Amino acid sequence: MNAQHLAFRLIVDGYVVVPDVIAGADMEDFSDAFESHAGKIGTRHMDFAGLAGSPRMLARLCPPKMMDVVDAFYAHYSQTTAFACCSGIRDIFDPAKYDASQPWPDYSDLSTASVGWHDDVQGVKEPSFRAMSTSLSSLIYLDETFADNGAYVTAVGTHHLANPGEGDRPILSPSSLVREHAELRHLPVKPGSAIIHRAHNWHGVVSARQRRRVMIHTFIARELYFEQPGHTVIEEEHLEHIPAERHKYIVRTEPAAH
Ligand SMILES: O=C(O)CCC(=O)C(=O)O
Repeated sequence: MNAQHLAFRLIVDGYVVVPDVIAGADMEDFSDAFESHAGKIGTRHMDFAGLAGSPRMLARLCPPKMMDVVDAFYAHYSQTTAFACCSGIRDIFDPAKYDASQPWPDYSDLSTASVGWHDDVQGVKEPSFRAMSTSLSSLIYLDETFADNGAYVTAVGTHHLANPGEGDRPILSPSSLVREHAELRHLPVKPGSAIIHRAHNWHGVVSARQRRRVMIHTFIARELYFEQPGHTVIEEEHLEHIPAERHKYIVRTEPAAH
């Protein structure tokens, strides 16, 4: 794996797949940590507080093979990597809602398929264009996904469409423009892979009819960290479980006094 090459693809295409960021026995342990914690707390949809209740899952934040690509991406912009948010870990498959007797939707034409196309910045309160333009999301998959079952879908290069508006608010392109003109791709992955995408790159997800677990965390330029409110706070008690060499990604939550 050449981190510089993958970072280049992320810069230009708006997304990249990094295989085996968690692999082998480490992956088995991660999967086991999810299952035992989900059983303990009674949910397969964990926000950060839920995830942080499991030291074994906290230890998987910022895996080095993924961070090599993220660091190369920020270096291109003369910025440094900071951890921004973790929305937790979840299994999107809900057996209670899955009716095997119903025909499965056709996902062959992504311009019309129901995959929930969005730009992540739509979900950010008070977004700053400057900060969001190099913000990244990472999705680490614990299960294999397929073009007709649980895969992430991407609209290649659509991060280029966002523009700065008044007061540094991003202006987003209409979804119709993306569906009509972008190259829309399925991104099925193997367990242990990460999809990294730029916050503004449009994406969606094919419904799942099997277990489909993913952990999501996001990054921002350290230089712009305090221009964007709403980050996940990492407490001392969490840091204990995150390997020491990854602490460089965690920013103090109060800006330094001047
Ligand atoms: O679950 C996925 O694969 C995609 C999730 C997603 O689109 C998002 O968190 O913005």
